Amino acid sequence: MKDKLKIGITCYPTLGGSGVVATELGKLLAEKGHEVHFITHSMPFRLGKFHKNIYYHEVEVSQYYVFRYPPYDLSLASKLAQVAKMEELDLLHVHYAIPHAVCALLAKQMVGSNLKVVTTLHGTDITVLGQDQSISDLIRYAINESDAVTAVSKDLIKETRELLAIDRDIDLTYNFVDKRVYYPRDISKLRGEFARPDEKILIHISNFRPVKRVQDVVDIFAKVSKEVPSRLLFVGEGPDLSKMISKVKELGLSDKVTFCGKQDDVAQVISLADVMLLPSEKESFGLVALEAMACGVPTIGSNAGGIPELITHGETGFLAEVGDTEQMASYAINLLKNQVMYEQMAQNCLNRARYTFCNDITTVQYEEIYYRVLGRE
Ligand code: GMT
Repeated sequence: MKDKLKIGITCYPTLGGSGVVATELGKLLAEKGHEVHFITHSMPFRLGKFHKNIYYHEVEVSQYYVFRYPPYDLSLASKLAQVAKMEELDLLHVHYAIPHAVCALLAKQMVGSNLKVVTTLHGTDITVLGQDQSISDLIRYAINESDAVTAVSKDLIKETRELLAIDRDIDLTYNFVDKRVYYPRDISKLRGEFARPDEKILIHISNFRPVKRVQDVVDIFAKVSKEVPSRLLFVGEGPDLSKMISKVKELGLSDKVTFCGKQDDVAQVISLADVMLLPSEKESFGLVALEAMACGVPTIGSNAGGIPELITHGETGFLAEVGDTEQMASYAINLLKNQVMYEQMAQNCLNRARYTFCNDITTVQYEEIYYRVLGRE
């Protein structure tokens, strides 16, 4: 049996799929007996209750008056080095290249080369920031100097190579869901509060950033609701939320659309729905579509980024070109009107989530990467 490891994890703890994946991974590694140290500016929101083998170290930023911009990155690097030394960490696993990988590399220089750095790329760290000339050299440096680099889809690996001229090895580590949390929940009592028995429920969950094309969700729903009695649930909040509230009003759809805000029990909310809508402009993976898949809910979305690696068109959902709301609505209408097709697709979703994107597979994959960089294969 291999030694248990001491692992430091840094991520954006309060938002986004990257923080969710990092936190869930940490919890699973701790369950397997590894010692996991989260080193972040706030408690990761998915950490939940007290867990054995999990420790939390808060990064405090100096507010000294000469700093025009409080130097979070330096405080993080310093904390990473401090915790690595104090706890004798084997490695730092950082999620998101900027600034986390750079800070981890600085910490490694302070501690010594025995401390390994594993960097996981999640998407916008490459697809958005990688295009910014002012920072792209730094991202390239962080990727090239990490002891291992992983990315959450083949598409993201390709983008990383193309945008940043990277030719080093990058491991593919698809995102995952914990099958003990994401499964079709019993919503028989709750559903009646959102829809009549004859109505279908469509759902969209995101941070309402422009890249999510939330306006397309409203357009798709406007078309679907003309053909199928239905309701739309919006979960989450972000910059485009208020525009969407106005758009829903303008289209006279307010009585059919519920804005639920942020929700913690995502599996429960998703289980209420019949279809997930994800028409993003860009999506390195689309964790929310996987969460839906694991609850037996097919996704209708865009053929963008890593989404087609997750959603098999015609089997676990339907994909159309970005912005083609006509086609997406037509897929939704057909699916919602055809019970036999729907049940088959829901079953395909459960199988695919369970056998291809399940926590057991991914945790082992990451462990193998850790042992490899430590030379303990
Ligand atoms: O999608 C977001 O806005 C949040 C972002 C993040 O950094 O958390 O999500 C990215 O990472 C997720 C987890 O790996 C992926 O599921 C999302 O597809 C990816 N977002 C984009 O590529 C836009």
